[in-house]
Parts: sequence; structure tokens; C-alpha cells
Amino acid sequence: MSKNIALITGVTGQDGSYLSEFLLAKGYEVHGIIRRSSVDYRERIAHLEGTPNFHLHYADMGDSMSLVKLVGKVQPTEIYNLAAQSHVQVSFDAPEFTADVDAVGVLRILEAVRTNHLEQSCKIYQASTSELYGKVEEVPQNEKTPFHPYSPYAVAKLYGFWIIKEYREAYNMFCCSGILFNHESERRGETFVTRKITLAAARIAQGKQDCLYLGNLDSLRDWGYAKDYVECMWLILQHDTPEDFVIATGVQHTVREFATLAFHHAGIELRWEGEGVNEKGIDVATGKVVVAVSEDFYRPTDVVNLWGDPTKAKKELGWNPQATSFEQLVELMVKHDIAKVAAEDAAANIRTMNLAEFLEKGIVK
Ligand code: NAP
Ligand code: G4F
Repeated sequence: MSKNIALITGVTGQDGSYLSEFLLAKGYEVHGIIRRSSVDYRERIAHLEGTPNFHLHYADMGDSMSLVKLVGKVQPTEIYNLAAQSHVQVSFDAPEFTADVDAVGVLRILEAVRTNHLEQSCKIYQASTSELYGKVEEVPQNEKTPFHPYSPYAVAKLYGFWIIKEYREAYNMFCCSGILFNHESERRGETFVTRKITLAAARIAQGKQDCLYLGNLDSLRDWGYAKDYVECMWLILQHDTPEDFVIATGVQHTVREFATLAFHHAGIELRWEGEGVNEKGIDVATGKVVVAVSEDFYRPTDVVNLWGDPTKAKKELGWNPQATSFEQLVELMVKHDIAKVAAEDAAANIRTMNLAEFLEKGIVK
């Protein structure tokens, strides 16, 4: 039997790290693309380095030559294209870079497969997004809902969606998009709203931060757990026919609800007062303002009503969208961040102790 060989772009990201674990457990040989950076950014996959079936290679989504060479060398049977400039707000500041990586990058992967004559043997998963629905035209959103992208990020991802569909039809390739709604975890980037909240709640509860500043508190999202969602990426490529799927929980909450629950798990009950930019989250026990609104986090255009309908994935892939509930997700993220903040303190104490010892011994003056 031929070996399953996966190539993951974006392996250092939240999803790439969980997908690597998932595929290694299934016996895959896993290859990941990394890019050179002056700082260590491999925290999420550090525990996998050295695993016999796990291999890292330098390449970049902006560098066709590196992708063509790597696909030829690895000869993957499945490619998971997760690499992206994935922050919506940042896409307003860096729209050209976002388009290059998130739109043209998808084309580069497809052409790397064709150039190596692997189009009939290599399946491709494209990390598409609920941001395509943008200024939503219906709720909840399913595979038939019209797209209305509402940020440079979403417009770039729309190109990715259509070029995948085009190559499927033009060249009979097994390439599919997962239209994934927001999914979070302990490994979520720290500037996405959920992780920003859970880290701040942990710091405020431990007296390390006074106040958390957020943007639009009314924004609605369908938040799931990233670890559950990577299974679905794999299921999409195991389906008999190449098709696109909505991946979501089917449950919607506001940013304010997420914050209320996160602070609750950090031991702080919030009371909300005021409206719009004047709204405040107040610690009921102390009367202190611990959450405030800053216009800095408002977006030129914001997507405010995402709510996915995962019926197709449930029926055709047998996927369970409710494996981890919203309540469980918030709790596990807060618990993780409380421990992380406490450990940072412990590490800082050890550094201080070392310094004191060094000073005493005259090693540093
Ligand atoms: P993430 O944590 O931001 O990870 C993005 C990954 O892309 C990182 O590994 C990053 O590498 C890599 N990357 C960025 N630019 C690159 C380039 N020029 N060349 C090579 N690699 C590059 O994102 P995520 O949350 O795991 O999301 C994975 C994918 O799903 C993304 O495409 C995202 O747009 C999409 N998506 C995410 C969600 C969600 O809620 N998480 C929902 C829908 C769709 P570095 O570590 O070097 O920066
Ligand atoms: O956490 P967010 O930054 O995620 P967003 O924009 O929904 O994008 C994420 O999910 C997409 C799937 O729908 C992915 F395609 C994309 O790659 C990324 O993973 O913001 C969520 C909502 C927004 O409406 C934002 O305006 O929260 C609102 N928000 C309110 N205050 C904030 C903040 N967002 C951030 N990042 N920071 C805030 O302080």
C-alpha cells in the first residue's frame, strides 16, 4: 500500500500544529513549510520536532520556485494549504502582502502540483473562511449562501476559493475548500479577540494588568475548537468526491458574551454599563473598570454576524460540530492562560534569584 504523505503550508500556525499531530497519529509522513525568521516562532510545533515522520522545509508562499521544488521533492499525496496572513484587521494595513500570500499563494500551490505532474495523485485542501460571507446576505450561512467579502483579507481568500474551484473543473483535480468559521484554542494567536480576552482575564485576575481594551463588543461569531476542526479538513479530503464544506458549530455568541464567560472562569464577575465607545465592563466585586472600548480596534468595515450551518458536513462527512461546546472552549482557554501567566511569574522569579546570586558572587557587577 502506498504511503500517505502530507505537505502542510502554515505548519507553525494554530491549525498547522493540530493538523500535524492529527496526521502523525494516523501514520502519515508529515512535511511542513517554514519560513526564516529572526525570532523563534516554532513554539506550537516544538514538541513534534525530532519525530521520525515529521519534516520541516524552508519555503515561502510568495516564492513559486521554492514551492515547485518542494512539491517535487516531497511528492505529497495530500496538501493542506493553511498558510496565510490570517489577521483581518492587519489586512487593511498590508493589503498587497495579504493578496500575494492569501490569493496568489493558492495559485502557486496549484501550479506547483501541475508542474510536477501530480494533479491526478495529490489532493489539495484550501483553508477558506466564513469571512467570504462578510456583509452577510443571510443567516445562518451555508454552502449556497452568496459571498460578500468585506475586507482585503476576505477578497484575497475569495480568489483562493474560486481558483480552487476553477482547477477542479478545468483539470479534474481533487481540490476543495473548507469554509471554516472562527476556531480558537490555547494555541490561538494572541491578537485575535478570544485569546486577547482569555490572556487579559488571566493577567487581570493575577494583578498583572489593569484593563482590557476591545473594539466592537456586539460582533457575533460562531466559535469552535481548532482541534475539532482539523479532523474535518482531513475528512474533506477523504470524501468520495471533491466538494466544498461549511465547518461551524451552528451556535453564535457576541464578543461581550465571550468576555463575560472568560472573566467568570478567571474568578471575576462582570457588569456592563454604557453604550458604544463608552461601554465598560466592571468587576462587580471591586467596582473597577476592567474592560473598556477603544476605537483603535474598530475596523474600516467589520463583519458582524457570522453563524454557520454545518448540516452538510454532519451528514456527508459524519463530523460532530458539537464535540467541544462554547462553554468548554472558553473554560479550557482561560485555564490554560491562568497557568501560563503564573508560569511566566515563576520564570521571572527564577531569573531574579539568579541575578541576585550572580551579583553576590561578583559574576555580574
Ligand atoms: P495562523 O495561526 O495565523 O497561521 C498562519 C500560518 O501561515 C503560519 O504558520 C504562518 O507562518 C504561515 N504563513 C504566513 N505567511 C506565509 C508565507 N508567506 N509563507 C509561508 N507561510 C506563511 O492561522 P490559523 O488560525 O492556523 O489558520 C490557518 C488557515 O485557516 C489560514 O489560512 C487562515 O486564514 C484560515 N482560517 C482560519 C480560521 C480561524 O478561525 N483560525 C477560520 C477560517 C480560515 P509564520 O509562523 O512564519 O508566521
Ligand atoms: O478574533 P478576530 O480578529 O477574528 P476575525 O476577524 O473573525 O477573523 C478570524 O476568523 C476568520 C473566520 O471567520 C478567519 F478567516 C481569520 O483568519 C481569523 O482567524 O475578530 C472577531 C471579531 C471582529 O468582529 C472584531 O471586530 O471581534 C471583533 N473585535 C472586537 N474587539 C476584536 C477586538 N477583534 C480583535 N482582533 N481585537 C479586538 O480587540
